[in-house]
Amino acid sequence: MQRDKFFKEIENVEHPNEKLIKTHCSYCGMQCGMNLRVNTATNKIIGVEPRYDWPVTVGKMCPKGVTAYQQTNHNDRILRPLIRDDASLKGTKEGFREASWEEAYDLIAEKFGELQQNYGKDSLSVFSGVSMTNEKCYLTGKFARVALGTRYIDYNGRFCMSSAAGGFLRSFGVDRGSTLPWTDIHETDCLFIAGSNTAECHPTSMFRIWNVQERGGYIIVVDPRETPIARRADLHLDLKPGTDLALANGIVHLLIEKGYADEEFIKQHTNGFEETKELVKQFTPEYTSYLTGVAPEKIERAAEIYGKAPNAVVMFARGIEQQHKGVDNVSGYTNMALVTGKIGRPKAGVATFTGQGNGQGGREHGQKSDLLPGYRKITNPQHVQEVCNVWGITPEEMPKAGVSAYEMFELMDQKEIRGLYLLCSNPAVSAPNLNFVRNAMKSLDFMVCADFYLSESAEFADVILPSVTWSEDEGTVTNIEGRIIKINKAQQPLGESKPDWQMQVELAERLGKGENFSHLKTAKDVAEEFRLASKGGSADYYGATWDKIEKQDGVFWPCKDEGDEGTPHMFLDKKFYHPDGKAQICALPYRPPAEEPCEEYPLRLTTGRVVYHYLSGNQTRRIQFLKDMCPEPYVEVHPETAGKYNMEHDERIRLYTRRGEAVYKVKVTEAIRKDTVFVPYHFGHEESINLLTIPALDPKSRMPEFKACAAQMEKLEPKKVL
Ligand SMILES: Nc1nc2c(c(=O)[nH]1)N[C@H]1C(S)=C(S)[C@@H](COP(=O)(O)OP(=O)(O)OC[C@H]3O[C@@H](n4cnc5c(=O)[nH]c(N)nc54)[C@H](O)[C@@H]3O)O[C@H]1N2
Ligand SMILES: Nc1nc2c(c(=O)[nH]1)N[C@H]1C(S)=C(S)[C@@H](COP(=O)(O)OP(=O)(O)OC[C@H]3O[C@@H](n4cnc5c(=O)[nH]c(N)nc54)[C@H](O)[C@@H]3O)O[C@H]1N2
Ligand code: SF4
Ligand SMILES: [Mo]
Repeated sequence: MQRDKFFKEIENVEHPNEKLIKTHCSYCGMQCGMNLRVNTATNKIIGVEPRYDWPVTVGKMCPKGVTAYQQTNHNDRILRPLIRDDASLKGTKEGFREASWEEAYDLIAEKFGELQQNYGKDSLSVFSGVSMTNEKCYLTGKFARVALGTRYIDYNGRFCMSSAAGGFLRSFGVDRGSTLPWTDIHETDCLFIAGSNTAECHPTSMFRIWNVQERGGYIIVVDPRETPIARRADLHLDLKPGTDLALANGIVHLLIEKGYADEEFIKQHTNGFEETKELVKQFTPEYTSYLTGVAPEKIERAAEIYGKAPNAVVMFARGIEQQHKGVDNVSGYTNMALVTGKIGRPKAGVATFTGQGNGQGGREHGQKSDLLPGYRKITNPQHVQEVCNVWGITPEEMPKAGVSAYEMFELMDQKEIRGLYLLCSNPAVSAPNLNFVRNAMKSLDFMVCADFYLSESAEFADVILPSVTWSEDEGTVTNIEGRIIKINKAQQPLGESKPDWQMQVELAERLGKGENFSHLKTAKDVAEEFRLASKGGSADYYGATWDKIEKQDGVFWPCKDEGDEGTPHMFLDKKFYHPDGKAQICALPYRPPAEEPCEEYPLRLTTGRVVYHYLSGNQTRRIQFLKDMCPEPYVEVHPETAGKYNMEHDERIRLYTRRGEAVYKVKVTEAIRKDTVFVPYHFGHEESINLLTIPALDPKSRMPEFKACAAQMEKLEPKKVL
């Protein structure tokens, strides 16, 4: 192909005075391969080139990826520690002064010490994120439990992957986001994609997804909006937000009724079929249609296509997971694969679109309130002992399980938690029910925030520690497929900024825990300890050495030892991870969203993303190109609904729920249900849609229901009568 030749020729061209550093994008779980261009005279990053030799993304990148390099030497970087010297300005950008690291550490050690002396060990908390390497995520868990000795640690994956994790654990007994490598996906015969705006959120998957159609296969999309992928799909099931479980049950019922069930597979390799068969019986196409708003013929056609396809992959993302029944939705759609036996072989299986760059690895190694490295449980004495052996503490010294991310804010509000070490997350934008969450942060006695830009959350901090961007440190991350890959360092930390692991080691020393941390002098030292800590866990990374990662283009976990090449395909031997080796088909009664529309709040509000911004937007709202492309949020409204409310395109209106309100421009579009409105969530302060969202939590994953609540809107001013 001419085009391929062109890419090959520009690949790896080293210009004079430049070197290329092989690495991956800083943002989403696709972890596209890129080369950072570094000027050898200044040793500064000056640009980027896609990596054509990376097997997952083969030279593809999206608008965020091609501008990601602009973060590193950006004018907004925080270059020295900042200490708040005007408490009255808490909650704003103002009132900070620059300080030395010594002064910042001393202040933190003093204040954290005081709080723990007065209110106990658990008065402190750590809130973290998974845009960090495995090594940093691992050390953050150790820092909380060993250096601070608190039970209260949790992270932004609670708002992201926790329902997928819960669903996979229940269905398969193990939580790897994809049961198969991405390099298989385009070769399947049917992709069933629920609640994923793939073209905007995992854009570099699209060449594989379109290829399924080009090869004569089918794409079925489940989304209340006509996203770019829904537009070209063979079938678009445009359901009401929050009704996925009914749809999943309805499809599973048809798969059984129409004879697509694989009885041999069910008998040999699963439990729970009979109960499930019984439960889904009531979900006839008509009843399912009544609950979901999807036409019965479409539901039947979806079951027929999926049922007939020799190979099929069920894929989903936050659209189904960010619900107060997210875990049930995941198991509900996973039932499709288990009932038909379309799993445990190449080109067939189940995958969630992992969100953050290290959304997979970051949830496995101890940032979650109940987990320790290697996916060990903090409630299992044997697991605790294994980790204690690596950390050099006794089981008595290991704190107990804490609470989930949103619940930590509730404890702050109740003054049970009084101190916070926040890193790699911006909950003042991304948590639900922000009026409450922002007040909870404001009520803290002492708050530290580590970030490289002054985020909306940092505005509540007493001390800000300048961290580095992804390009100024090295380590591993685990991509969307469960493939452990290597991030390489392209430039020295800007100003006085430091990698998070280094700050935690130095702080631990100040807190009197040097003996557990001082041996960690480089990222590689942390990596070696981390591999050891994961050894023997269900997410075993021990065999994934940096050398092997380099040689093999990444290593799929589990990878138990030096000789193990890793596990690209899960369950090829049809052995699932439950003790009896069988997968669980789940009988899941339907329940509606926590808040259904009513007379006062007749609309369904759902939230999500656009291609140009990333998460809370703290990184992408500073990149000029991305800002130009999407400068502000808006509310998507169907033309008929806009007409009913007498609203015009681009008009500013007030959108409100029981929890809060915000003013948005109306974007009139036919690509949304008439009963639903959508707002992207990447914006701060009074533009945050999370002022309106509901903190209804899934009982298992504690995931908030970002994707469905009841809302109303009104015009700001009545139209002038001329
Ligand atoms: N451009 C961009 N890409 C990203 C990110 C980003 O911020 N920006 N973030 C990354 C991260 S961390 C994540 S978690 C992923 C998220 O990736 P996605 O989950 O794909 O993104 P969302 O926009 O949150 O939601 C996906 C779709 O769910 C639909 N939806 C809403 N309610 C429902 C429902 O009740 N049922 C169903 N079936 N669908 C529903 C929405 O209309 C939307 O199109 O993206 C990653 N990639
Ligand atoms: N309404 C609504 N709300 C949502 C969602 C939704 O769909 N709808 N999605 C949810 C999802 S899926 C997610 S993942 C969350 C994400 O929400 P957040 O956790 O707030 O995500 P980010 O914007 O990535 O925040 C990361 C912050 O850490 C900084 N940072 C990046 N890398 C590093 C690092 O290595 N070290 C340090 N110290 N700092 C770093 C960045 O500058 C940024 O300020 O939002 C959730 N909130
Ligand atoms: S698809 Fe994701 S990883 Fe790839 S360039 Fe875009 S943001 Fe980066
Ligand atoms: Mo996410």
